[in-house]
Amino acid sequence: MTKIIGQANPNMPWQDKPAGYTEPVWRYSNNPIIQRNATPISNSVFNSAVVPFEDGYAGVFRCDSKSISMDIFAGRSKNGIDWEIDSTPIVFEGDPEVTVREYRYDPRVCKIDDRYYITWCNGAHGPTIGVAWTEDFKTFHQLENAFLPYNRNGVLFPRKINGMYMMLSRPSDTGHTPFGDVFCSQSPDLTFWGKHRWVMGTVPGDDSAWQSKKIGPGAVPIETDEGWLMIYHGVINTCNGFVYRMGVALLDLDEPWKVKARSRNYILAPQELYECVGDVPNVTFPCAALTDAETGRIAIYYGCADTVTGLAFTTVEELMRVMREFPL
Ligand code: BMA
Repeated sequence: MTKIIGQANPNMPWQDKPAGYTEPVWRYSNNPIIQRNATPISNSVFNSAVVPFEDGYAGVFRCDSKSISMDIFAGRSKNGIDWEIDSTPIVFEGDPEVTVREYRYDPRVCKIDDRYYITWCNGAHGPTIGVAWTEDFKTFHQLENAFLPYNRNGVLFPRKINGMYMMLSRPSDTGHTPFGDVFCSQSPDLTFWGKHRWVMGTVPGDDSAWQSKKIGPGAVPIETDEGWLMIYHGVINTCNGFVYRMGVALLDLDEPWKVKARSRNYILAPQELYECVGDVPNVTFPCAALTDAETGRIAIYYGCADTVTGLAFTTVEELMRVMREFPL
């Protein structure tokens, strides 16, 4: 039995796998949990991240406005399902040369020690990775951008590894990048990043074609006694555009740029109407996962068709099984 290393979270959102269902990840029966008009200003709320906070949950949400400006907003919830999202975007404190806003999207939230770190795709002469921290989800302190442009999908590990902070990311280009592998970078202080190691890439041919165009880290890696579980997105280019599916890999605990296992099959794909139809069709885009170390339960938060937010469930055993049964 693979064990999650972390906190118990017995009250996290959960539904048992429906009887007779054979897939490794199953959807919440009342999906989507956040509708596109969840705030008065929003055109869409998707690709968002949540964490346990105080006696409930807090999160950072991507809301595109009705002028289609992309920004990130704080939100709170008692149960992880019903969310109250602020109607004004997060205002960051920090060096005005860094806090200048071009656009912000696809946030991740990672608790390290007593701080909640936010990473997001930050417009700064092209997309790069913004970094900030908060203790209360009210005041947010922005640090230096982690990398030179162009980069997307910065995802921190939830603790230092061998004395270093570590971040996964996906170097990219200025547009809808037609390539992309996952890298792991290290920092002693969350300001200076280096030792950029390649983690894994796209899969050529038809071995695992759903991840043949680009891949990118999704949820904060989940620590287990066998390695870090990385839930990520993989993209194929079709005659009708990109399709975003979800996959899983297992990274070495001490050297997380080393891949110990990876699934050839996707674990979730756009199949429900709200995943297939929206502002950008056929997108399931994971950005967060809640876990319960006691039971091995995992709740994945994912953007659906760049329009609404969905919730899906799995367990550490299901993810280990899919990598064992369908190895790449
Ligand atoms: C990526 C990002 C994501 C988005 C995806 C599909 O490049 O912009 O925010 O979900 O495209 O449109």
